[in-house]
Amino acid sequence: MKVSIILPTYNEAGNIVALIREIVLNIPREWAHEIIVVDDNSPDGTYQMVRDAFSGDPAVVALLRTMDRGFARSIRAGIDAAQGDQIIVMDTDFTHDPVEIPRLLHVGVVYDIVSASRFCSGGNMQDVQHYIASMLYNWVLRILLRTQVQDNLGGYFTMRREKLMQLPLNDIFFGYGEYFFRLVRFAKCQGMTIVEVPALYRTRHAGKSKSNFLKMLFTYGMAALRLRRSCALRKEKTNGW
Ligand SMILES: Nc1nc2c(ncn2[C@@H]2O[C@H](COP(=O)(O)OP(=O)(O)OP(=O)(O)O)[C@@H](O)[C@H]2O)c(=O)[nH]1
Ligand SMILES: [Mg+2]
Repeated sequence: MKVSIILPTYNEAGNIVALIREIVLNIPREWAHEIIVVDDNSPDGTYQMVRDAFSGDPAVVALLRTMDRGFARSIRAGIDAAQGDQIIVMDTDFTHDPVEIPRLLHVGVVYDIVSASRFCSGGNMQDVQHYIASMLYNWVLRILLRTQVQDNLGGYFTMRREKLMQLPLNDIFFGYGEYFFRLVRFAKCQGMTIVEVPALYRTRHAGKSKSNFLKMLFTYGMAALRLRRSCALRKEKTNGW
């Protein structure tokens, strides 16, 4: 079995090389792997840094995107390029800790989506303010989305590639972190199984955050409301989930 690890980057020169090394150390020996870095032409030279550091390693692939910059679209580009049986998506600032990889792969044998979650029992976040804000916002999302998932914005997950390909990827992978609750909701619509495993989200190691909290509140809320409608429509069309 082979795992493809998708790493979207924008200005992560201070993190990416060390992160890839740590990821490789955490992949269980029985798994073949490929690491796919999807960089949106970062001004800090992230792409070139990956090329230089891993030029002799065919398992590390760097994709350079020069148009249509965006987090979720980059993840989609990584999915399109992936060849592994299992996909893992994670952030590249060390918030998503590579130590969770073995457990994600282990549980991924049983469930369609395994999400590394801050809000199920045992999950946590080093940044307390961020933890509380995300928790409150997740309550609102859970009311709107009824996904019965506690962390709707985590974005650290694994899925079999074959299962992922059954989802309407064009309707999911656009925008920013809200793509993750679209993924969960569409997967639920198709009767896929989802489980959360506890994870500690760490504080970003180097570099700056690209997210804007107030903008996020608004765009994610609008995305959740739109999603309710689109999934309800699907339900009518297919006569139940
Ligand atoms: N390819 C690509 N990656 C992006 C883009 N924006 C953010 N990223 C990556 O997406 C991940 C999440 O971005 P962050 O800036 O850490 O945002 P965040 O995790 O919501 O915010 P913090 O918790 O403050 O770190 C990181 O790995 C970024 O490098 C983008 O436009 N294109
Ligand atoms: Mg981050």
